Amino acid sequence: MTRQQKRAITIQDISCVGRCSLTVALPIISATGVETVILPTAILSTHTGGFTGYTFRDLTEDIDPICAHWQELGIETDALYTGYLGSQEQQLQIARIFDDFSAGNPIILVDPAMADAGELYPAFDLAFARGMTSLVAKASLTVPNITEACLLLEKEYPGEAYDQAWIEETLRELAALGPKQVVLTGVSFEADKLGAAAYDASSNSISYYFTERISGYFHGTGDIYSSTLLAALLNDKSLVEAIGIACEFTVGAIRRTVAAGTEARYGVDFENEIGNLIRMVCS
Ligand code: PXL
Repeated sequence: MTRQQKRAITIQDISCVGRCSLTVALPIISATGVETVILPTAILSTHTGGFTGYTFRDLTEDIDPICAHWQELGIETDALYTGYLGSQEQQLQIARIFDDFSAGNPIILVDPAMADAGELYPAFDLAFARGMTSLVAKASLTVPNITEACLLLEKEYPGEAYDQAWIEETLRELAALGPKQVVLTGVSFEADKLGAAAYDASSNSISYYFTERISGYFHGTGDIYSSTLLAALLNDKSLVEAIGIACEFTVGAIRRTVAAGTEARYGVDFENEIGNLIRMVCS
């Protein structure tokens, strides 16, 4: 059966409150005209950053039967996209899913969502980070922040003490793990600017995109960034265009949140930026 519409399969948790993982990936990718198939890995009452007492229902046992059913149906996809995962067992399961759904050479985006600001998220340890390196090896595109890049490469976290040469060496080291395309987020060479750096190994080219830096820590913005990046790529934007669109959409949502004075752990107001997303991606 031929498909006119692009399709993405995204594999992440549902954090019911807090606007991250599937509750941002599904609306963002869908809004750009891409059918978005979800595979929830766990259900939490909130995400794990800044909340205590959250519930966690592990859905590991459901993943293989769901995928087996999809294989019976002959489901094919233009992209496989993973974010926050619950366990090392899930990392191994997902590596198999990549193999099972690789017909047609889909984009395989692994966002190694596991750490920020020099720290692993509370649920993870170094063994989980090693597992993430193996999963990234199977990706065509990975989108770590600087903390995650250092964990993937087992290199020392530099804090803010890095320069352009360090960023470009890190991009190339990440590509050497497997993915031909690498986007590093949270890159800054000037105090008032923040953005992303991209490396495309097939053309050996590096590009940057910066926007204003809005000070503060905003939860879920890494997930918003990766989801927007994928949405743009599936709408035939180049990697260089897509990193800029994802920066503009993410900073637009942060700007609205700061203006509203909302508590950062509840995530950012990306909903009211969706019109801009559609203008940037679907034109
Ligand atoms: O990628 C962010 C994220 C997603 N899901 C859960 C999280 C976090 C970050 O803390 O806790 C459950």
